[in-house]
Amino acid sequence: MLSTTLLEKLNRQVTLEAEASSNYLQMSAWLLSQSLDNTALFFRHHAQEERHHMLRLFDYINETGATARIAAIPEPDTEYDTLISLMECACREEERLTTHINELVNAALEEKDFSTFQFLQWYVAEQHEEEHLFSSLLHKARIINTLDGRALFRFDEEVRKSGLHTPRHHHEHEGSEGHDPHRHHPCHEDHTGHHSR
Ligand code: OFO
Repeated sequence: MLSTTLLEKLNRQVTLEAEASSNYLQMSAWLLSQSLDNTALFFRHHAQEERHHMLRLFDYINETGATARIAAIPEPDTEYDTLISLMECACREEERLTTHINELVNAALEEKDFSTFQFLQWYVAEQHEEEHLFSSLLHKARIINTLDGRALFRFDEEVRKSGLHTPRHHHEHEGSEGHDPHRHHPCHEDHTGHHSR
């Protein structure tokens, strides 16, 4: 059974995830208006992910016998000066979610509510991934925003095209498989349907 404090904090997290979902969906509209269709799609998908985060919490609360509640969420911003300012907002959003998840984890631990503590571990791992994802996108956007940065990106793209970004042993491994004379060679196939001995 959830304590009143934990229930309140979990419900607050439900609302925060709903808010993040609505913010990202709104960001996708601004991105579309700038013809950044792929980034818009990324944010649209991410809005769905936040909704999924919200529903996981929602279900968990109800499963404990308490009642999940979604509070009112603020209207999302509709205007951004640049792609970078939008990405900065998204990073702040993720940092905010992480802060609240950490608070929740701490509260669950203090109350010795190990079931909730365990449930929240998924969010801890998720936030680690998402902060990394958003901050690396912001970093890339900042690099591309400069002339030197664009040149560096072109170089990086050349490395990708040349295949040098995959480990050498991977090629060797693939190569040795590809050149195995006894593997999938048409001459070794028995067309009568019988295996040769
Ligand atoms: Fe993007 O994160 Fe939810 O929790």
